[in-house]
Amino acid sequence: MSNTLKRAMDRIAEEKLERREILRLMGLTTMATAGLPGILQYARAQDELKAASELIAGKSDLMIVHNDRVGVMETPLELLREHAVTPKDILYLRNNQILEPEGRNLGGVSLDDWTVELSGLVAFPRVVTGAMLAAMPQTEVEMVLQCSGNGRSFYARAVRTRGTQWAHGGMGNVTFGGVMLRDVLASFDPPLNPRPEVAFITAEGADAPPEGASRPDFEHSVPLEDALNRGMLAITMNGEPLPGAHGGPVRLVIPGYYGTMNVKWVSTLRFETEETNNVNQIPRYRVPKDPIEPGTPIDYTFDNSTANWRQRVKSVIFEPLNGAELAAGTVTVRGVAWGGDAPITMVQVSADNGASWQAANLQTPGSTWAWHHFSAELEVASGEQRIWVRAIDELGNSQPLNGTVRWNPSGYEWNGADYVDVVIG
Ligand SMILES: Nc1nc2c(c(=O)[nH]1)N[C@H]1C(S)=C(S)[C@@H](COP(=O)(O)O)O[C@H]1N2
Ligand SMILES: [Mo]
Repeated sequence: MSNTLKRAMDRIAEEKLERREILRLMGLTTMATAGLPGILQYARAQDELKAASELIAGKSDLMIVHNDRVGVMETPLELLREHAVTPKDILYLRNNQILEPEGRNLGGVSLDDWTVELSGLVAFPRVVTGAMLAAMPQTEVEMVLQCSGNGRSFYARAVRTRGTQWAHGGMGNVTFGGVMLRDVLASFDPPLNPRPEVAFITAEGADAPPEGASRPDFEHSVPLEDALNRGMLAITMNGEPLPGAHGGPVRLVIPGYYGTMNVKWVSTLRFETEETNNVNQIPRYRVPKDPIEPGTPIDYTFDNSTANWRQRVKSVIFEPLNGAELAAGTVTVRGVAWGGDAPITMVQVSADNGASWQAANLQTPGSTWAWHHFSAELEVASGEQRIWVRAIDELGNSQPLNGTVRWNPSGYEWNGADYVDVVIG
């Protein structure tokens, strides 16, 4: 077996290579792999699943399909790194429930018949229609949309966790456009003022549980303050009508928050004093407040855990790719970093497992929540080497070298320092 293939297989075990890349590396056709037991489990698994474009019309078939019933797909890193703003045909997708037909394609969905009800602890409920939203002043925000399960597969370095084994590609950098939530509230006459005791906004999606599932609708609660400071009702993505598959016609978007809090097909916003006890708020989509030993179960309460709200500081190496064989000398390391609380102020790279760190060049984007691109020229010794990266935000939040310190039973909020293994010639 060639070294390249061996490394590719190691990577399949950890990260999942895109099927075609594996086949290309092997120099084999799908036919030829049939007689190779044990090899290419992943490639075969992909062959048994529906292709991305069959699930969602317009999605690229280079996507890694994780689940072809509700629709869960990941962007291969090789594709993700090609675009400063992630195009809709390769943006990751994560559905928990089923929505027909809006959730099945990348086209826009008519705003005319869509309504969002605003209710709960308010003087009286109001309704905002899609058409009203389209007529209000619009704001755009470039931001990272990231599943809180992104990077979950890396927790297997300690104990494998349940759920989709995302590598790096459960995220993208997109531009949402729409109306700031505070402007929606102010647009009513009289303005909608939540009662003083309101602490959360609970958003409900119009999607229904898969047939036979006993789950309720998809709901999440977010803190009122952030929702009013940065939240919006989005009706566009990347300058086009919001694709049905990504929550069109109307999606709640809270920049800096994990993907799951960005409720697609939003139908109701409730102003409440407590977080909802919907299964998607508790016990799903939560992490323990205090570290727990990998492998330990925990019964979540609102007190001992936090919802997947603000994204943890994170960075991903785009170049070199894991397994690359490089000429001796300096190595160009580049990638992206982002956080959920504050802008990234520093990115550091290391070629000696963290004994010393070198500051990378960092580009500051116009938006706090967008990808911050970094690059560095790093001196790397010959042989098999590991190149590390970590980011630090303005508040001093950073990334643990050993990301498994944040181990939790559902594998959420991975933010361990990223690394790639390379061979320097
Ligand atoms: N209504 C609704 N909103 C939802 C979901 C869902 O299943 N239903 N999934 C959430 C999760 S877990 C993620 S990661 C993001 C995925 O967004 P995307 O499919 O546009 O990439 O949507 C979130 N919003
Ligand atoms: Mo997610």
